[in-house]
Amino acid sequence: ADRERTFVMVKPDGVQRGLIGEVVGRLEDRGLKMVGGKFMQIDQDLAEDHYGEHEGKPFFEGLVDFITSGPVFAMVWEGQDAIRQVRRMMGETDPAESAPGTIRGDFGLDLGRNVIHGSDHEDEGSNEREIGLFFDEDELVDWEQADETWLYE
Ligand code: YYY
Ligand code: MG
Repeated sequence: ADRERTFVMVKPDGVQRGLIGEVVGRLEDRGLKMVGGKFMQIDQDLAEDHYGEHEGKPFFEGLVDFITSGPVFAMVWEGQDAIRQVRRMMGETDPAESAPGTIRGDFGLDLGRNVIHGSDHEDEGSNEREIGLFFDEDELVDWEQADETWLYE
């Protein structure tokens, strides 16, 4: 599989619950490489763009209110098959259906408070779209991980 970049975000509930380090640590331990990170609060326009695919659904307004309600930690992570592997580490959309060992399965209980966002591997191009919404090109860092030669064949 290709080395690719995916957009990941610790949502306001995760920030408030002190889970930034936990999420970052899990992705680091897996071997993924952070190439961008930004602690920020999302405004209404960005929230509506980011979740544009869900506009008109019954949960949309609540979702936008929630995601703008406090700071988030937005990140870009890179690695082999990164988009799908991050989704596997996240678990299902609903924490109640997420296996223990996944981020949502270990840290969440409620669908509307599921700690983490990651680009959808089934939605082609959503990673690039989301990265572009949150980061300028010059905010992404091209660097070599010290253990990269031991992570990959
Ligand atoms: O990509 P993912 O976050 O796993 O789920 P999406 O289907 O893209 O929905 C985005 C977001 O919306 C989800 O993380 C929780 C919320 N949501 C909700 O509150 N109620 C639903 N029925 C579906 C999704
Ligand atoms: Mg999604």
